[in-house]
This record gives sequence, C-alpha cells and structure tokens, in this order.
Amino acid sequence: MAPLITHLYTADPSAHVFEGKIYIYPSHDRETDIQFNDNGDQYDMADYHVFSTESLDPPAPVVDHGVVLKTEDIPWVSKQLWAPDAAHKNGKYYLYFPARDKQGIFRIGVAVGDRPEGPFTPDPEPIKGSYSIDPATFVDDDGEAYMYFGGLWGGQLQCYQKGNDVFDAAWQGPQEPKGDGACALGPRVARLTDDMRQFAEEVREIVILAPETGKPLAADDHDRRFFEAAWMHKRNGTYYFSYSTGDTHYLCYATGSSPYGPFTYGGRILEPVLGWTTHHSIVEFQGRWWLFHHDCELSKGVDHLRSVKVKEIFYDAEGKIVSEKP
Ligand code: FUB
Repeated sequence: MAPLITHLYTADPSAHVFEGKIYIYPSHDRETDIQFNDNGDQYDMADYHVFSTESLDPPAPVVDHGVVLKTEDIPWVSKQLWAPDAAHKNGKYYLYFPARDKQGIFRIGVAVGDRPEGPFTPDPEPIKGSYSIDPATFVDDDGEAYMYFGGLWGGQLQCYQKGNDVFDAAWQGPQEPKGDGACALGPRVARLTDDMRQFAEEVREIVILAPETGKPLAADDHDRRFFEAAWMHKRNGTYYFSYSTGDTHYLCYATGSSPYGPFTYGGRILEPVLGWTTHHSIVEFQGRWWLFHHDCELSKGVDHLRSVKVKEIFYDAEGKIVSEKP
C-alpha cells in the first residue's frame, strides 16, 4: 500500500467526510536533531496542513490545502502540535489539537473556521479542564458532541491519577501503573458545549472490559490496554471505540451501547507497522468503511517521520471488524 501523501511526512490521520469529500487532518512530521526517547520529545511538530480527496477507489489526487495553523499563532502553546482532529457543527468547522503549554503540560486547544480546509482561528486559551493528548471528536446522531482523549507516557495521562485537576509531576515520562490488581488507566471523554469550544461536563474515565471476565482490563495487559490514539465511530447503533496499544503497537477496538462506555474489547484492527507509533481513524465513505493510519516506510523506518495510508475494512455478520471481505 502506497502512502497517500509523499511531499511531506504526515501522521495520526483523522479523516472525515465533509461536503461529499474526504478531508484528512494529520500531524505534520518534520526532521529534528532531538534524540529519540520514550517521552516522545522527537515528535516536534510545529504546524498543521489539511488534505482532501474526492475518491479512494479509484484513488484521486490528494490536494494539500497548505498550512492552516501554526505554533506562532496560538498564544498558549510552547511546542509539539500532536495528533489533531476536526468536527463540523452549526455550520462551522472545528480543529482540535493537543500541544504543550508554556509550563510543558499538554492541553487541548480548538481553532474555528468556516470551511473544512480552514483557515482556522485558534481560541486564545486551551479548552478549560483539558489535559493529555490525541483529541477525537464525535458528533452523535442526536447532535451531541463528545471529545475522547488521552495518551500514556509522553502524553501525560498517568499524571492525573489523583483527579482531573491534579497534575502529578512524579508520574511524568514513560511510566504507568503496573502489577497484580492494578487496572489499566482509561481514556477520557467529555461532552462538548453546543458551541463546541468547551467541555459541558466533568471529564469522565472510560472503562474497557475484558470480554472473558467482564472486568476492566489489567494495567499489565499491554496487548489490549489503551495507550493513545482514541477514535469513535458508530455503526448500526453500536459505538466502536478504537485506540493504539502503544508499546505493543496494535490498533484495537472495543464496543458499547453508549458514547460513555463501558466498552468491551473486540479485537485488533491492524497489526504492528514499521515505526513505533500507530494511530488511525475510521470513516464511512460512499457506502464502504476505511481505516486511515500511518507507518514509516517512506522514511525507511525513522519513527518520527511517518506517512498516512488508507485501507478498506469490513464487518462480519456479528459486527466484528475484519480485514477481509466476509
Ligand atoms: O504524533 C505524535 C504522537 O504520536 C501522537 O499524538 C500519538 O498518537 C502518536 O502517534
């Protein structure tokens, strides 16, 4: 499978169908002298481009709409524009992005525009009460919008074990709960206000259950526990929460009957790719379902120089995600 975009390095693709086209909101990877570490410092991105295409099969050219937002334009940001997402509601388009604030703490910001390809004007402050990384926004059939977010290690999710408002600096870096009896830390969700610019409620932790026990996944279950890259899609009334397992490099999903969960682990969507990170989105386009993801083939394995790809996915009769047409 060839990369969709070859003139830039792009990663963490959030794909949406707006105005009958596919729009892709990815991270824009760049070269850096920063040494690789497990805190992710080498992912030192400084702006966002938006891309669009009219067809995936047969493939049509992917249009680069240029830079739509950059670090210098966002008053609260110090560095690291990581995985973004976008949403459309009330005639406006919203670009959500995580970045480190001036104190080095990841927050989530929003920028607003009139068109899917931007330009986007950032709010001067991050979303109040936001923390960690990888926002994914889902607008449900009833018009309510939810933001899913969170990421372990460099993403700082493990620093909030004492509460949403308590950043515990002792947990910074590549660490997380472990050992007998420890439950995996869950991704977070909050409903958004009608104007899509704030949380409408206290942030909640999502529980992912092991199907064989009905109990929350264990912290040591690195093949299945949430690490980062939250995504939500809905099919036939079922909510599919998907995510990366980080250090075991799988894309997995879990299903439930409410946008808040709990979700029951359902299986893998993608096996490990070349490169440390794996991150994705799932979107229905022209009656078929597509997995956007990234790998490091174009950079020949440089972990922080990634490229966006797409492949079709399928569902079996029970609604399980499968990679071949049943
Ligand atoms: O692109 C920077 C980070 O790498 C993202 O926020 C994570 O999901 C991982 O893909």
